[in-house]
Amino acid sequence: MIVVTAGKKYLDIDAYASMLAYRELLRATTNEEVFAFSTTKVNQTVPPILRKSKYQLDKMVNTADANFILVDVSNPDFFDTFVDTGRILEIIDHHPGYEGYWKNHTAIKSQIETIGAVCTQIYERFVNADRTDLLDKDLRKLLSAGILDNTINLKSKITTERDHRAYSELLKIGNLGQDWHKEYFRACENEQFKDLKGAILGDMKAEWVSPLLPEAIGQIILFNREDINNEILSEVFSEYDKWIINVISLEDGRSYLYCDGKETKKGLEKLFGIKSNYDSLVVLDDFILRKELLKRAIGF
Ligand SMILES: [Mn+2]
Repeated sequence: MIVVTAGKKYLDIDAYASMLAYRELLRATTNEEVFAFSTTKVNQTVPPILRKSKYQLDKMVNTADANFILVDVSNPDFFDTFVDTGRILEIIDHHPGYEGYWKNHTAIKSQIETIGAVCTQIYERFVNADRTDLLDKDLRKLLSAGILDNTINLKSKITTERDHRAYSELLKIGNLGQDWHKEYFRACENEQFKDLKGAILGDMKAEWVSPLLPEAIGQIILFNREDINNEILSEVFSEYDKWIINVISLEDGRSYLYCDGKETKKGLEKLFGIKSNYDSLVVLDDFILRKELLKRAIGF
């Protein structure tokens, strides 16, 4: 018996889609019983249109005799709770740090690479096995959404040629239409707006790193920022004196750095060497990820 699983903190669409698709490939190409399940919850990157797909996670079964395949995770501290590291068959991941560690475990196959999404690696498994016929519309939607999310609409710096190729091939064979990315990101956005405060505060960094930045820094990725304004944000950050939020707009590929007021804005202007005409907003030409923003401030 094989169990395909991922990390224990949460499942994003990259992990979720990879688990389901790889289970399908293994069911079709091996004689093993194959399950895909997790003890944790899927997050808001898996909107209802994908949660209701014909492919669902399995109910947990007794794993006493199971061998494990891990996707989208390679740090053993984050493996799902039931994983016995003595019975791992394979690890497929794109997070850096544990490549060498797993290379030393020669009995375990590992494919840990710098690539935008694990869904790209999984898609390539179907190609290499000559089984793209298994990729029906639901699987193509799942895998392509994983690529869109993890590469930020194929615009982030970690996006590789392989991600682009996988995405465009999935779109082509899937007959998904040129607007599939909009449909997917809008669906995620709707989920976030159901509880905007919860979505932002659930993904907050509150840590002093630089005199140029306040401690509280939020981040939200939206299709565009038409429903965001300072009034809404002041309410979200009502418990914080000083704050910044990095609103990444996918439509125009820019970061909108909203903040509590002029003083915080000054720090941002200094950090990016620009002047803003707004009282509490700095607009960048490009988008930046929060981790890059922090790095920039620390190195300033
Ligand atoms: Mn991932």
